[in-house]
Amino acid sequence: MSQAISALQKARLAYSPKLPDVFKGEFAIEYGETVLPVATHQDEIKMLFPGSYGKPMARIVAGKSNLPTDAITVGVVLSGGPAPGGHNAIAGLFDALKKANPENRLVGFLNGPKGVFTGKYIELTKEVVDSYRNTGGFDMIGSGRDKIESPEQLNGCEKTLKALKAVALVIIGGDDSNTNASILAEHFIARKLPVQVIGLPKTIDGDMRNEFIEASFGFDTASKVYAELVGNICRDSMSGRKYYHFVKLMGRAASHVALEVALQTQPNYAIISEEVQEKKLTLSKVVDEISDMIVRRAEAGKNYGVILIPEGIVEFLSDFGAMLEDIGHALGQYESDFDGMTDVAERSDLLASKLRADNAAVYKGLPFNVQVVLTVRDPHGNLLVSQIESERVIIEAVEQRLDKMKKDGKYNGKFAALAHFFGYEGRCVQPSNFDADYCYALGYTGAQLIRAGLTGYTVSSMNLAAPVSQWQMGGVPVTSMLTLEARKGNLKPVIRKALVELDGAPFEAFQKARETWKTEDAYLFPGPIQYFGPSDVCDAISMTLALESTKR
Ligand code: FBP
Repeated sequence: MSQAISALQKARLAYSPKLPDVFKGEFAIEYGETVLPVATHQDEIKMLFPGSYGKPMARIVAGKSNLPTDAITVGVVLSGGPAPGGHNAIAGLFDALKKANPENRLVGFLNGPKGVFTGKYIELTKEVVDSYRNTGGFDMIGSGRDKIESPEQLNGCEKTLKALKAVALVIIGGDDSNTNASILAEHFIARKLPVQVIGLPKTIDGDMRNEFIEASFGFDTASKVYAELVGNICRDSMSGRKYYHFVKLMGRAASHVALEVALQTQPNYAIISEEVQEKKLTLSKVVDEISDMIVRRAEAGKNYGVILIPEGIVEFLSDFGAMLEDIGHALGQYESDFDGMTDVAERSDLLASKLRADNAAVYKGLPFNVQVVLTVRDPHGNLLVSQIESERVIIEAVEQRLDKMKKDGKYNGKFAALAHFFGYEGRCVQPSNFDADYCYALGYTGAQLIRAGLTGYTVSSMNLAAPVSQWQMGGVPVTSMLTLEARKGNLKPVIRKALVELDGAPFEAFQKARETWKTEDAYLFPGPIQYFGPSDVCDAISMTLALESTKR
């Protein structure tokens, strides 16, 4: 960390994250019910993970401690995209380990999973950890998107952890990284090695959650940052009265971020990918709806507005779904042909030649830069959705539609559109009080799962809408969250992504209000995250979490 720090950084270094009351006195681990994966894939998951399948839930409860205090060495790695609060997760882990036994050691693997299998790490001392408390970013040790899957990678991890005499590795990541955790845990069980693997739920996308993990960390802060920016854009829009702002919001597949920001700011229109999928909407249908709204607003003298677009929209449009599936298969089947091919035009032509004729036609009809992005996948087989300029594709389609309507005498307004993408702006922000507390509690709990000897678990968290003192922390077996999904055309075990539920409280609240937002300017202006001040301002939880808790 550089020497010069801002006044806010200085003040935040002094913030003490709140911990659930259960950690204030003596506590123990209690085991509960066994949770199994979705019925459709139980046999396959059991076969792939014989050693870690069918384990019970673990809960932290007040009572006489049943946790050992022997000195141990633990490794930690940050995996995937950054999310606000990662440094606090490490601080919570560090403090809990040191509290259990001051001789305990924590090492941080550098630049993601590859740091584990290539043995690159630093010692996380008090001095290092103290200088990152309550800061944003993942720069304390860096992050990366490598998989831990191949025999070489698994053996590399084994070699490194053995050399360090580490009893456990904590993987801080999203669905793919927690899947890595279960693969590695199973590897150590099969090899009868005493190395445990514990995962922590991180991702701004908000899609790594279920009844046992009520939130992934980073979602709260990132959504608040985007909501501030969208609120500012709404105000600019109704001040200048001349632009339509099309704002794409990060969140790879699920629309949780777009929905949360819509609830916080009440824009004129927000696309929710899961609804698009449910209604089997095509791009043209989505454009119909947006154009109709623009026409109605023009009739009321309003040639401005704000429209939110979730990052993952292309994968949910019915006219793109079949093509993307075909692309996934082609990239998997002809992987060696694409490897090393750097000329983007050649890549795009090769891909088109491997697709079914109808899909190739849709593909070649896309802007060239979108075609290029579609020829690449991340190491986990995910589409690089953040690089697809869907906001520009939609603007162009709306423009064409409005031109036609104008010619047909059905529209008489002015349409000037601006495109925005808010994503990277929100991932390394200093965590909100919620994320600062939550991450610290996650790390603190992770240390207890290690002390209990558990492996193949992700830290669980319940009752998060209540004050921190009442949060219920524990562990959920990763295998219970696994399903099988096609990645590059092959079925792979992955943690089931939590998509927006159309019968869930957040979507219902949005659905109830959205008609009014189309024509009236019902914008809300959440403003910047506040760290100090009245609790209802600076400790506010996300609307998603608040609304969901009303349905539990
Ligand atoms: P994680 O799932 O690793 O948390 O990353 C989420 C995310 O921020 C997505 O919202 C986005 O699509 C992607 O990362 C961008 O990835 P990259 O940082 O590799 O550009």
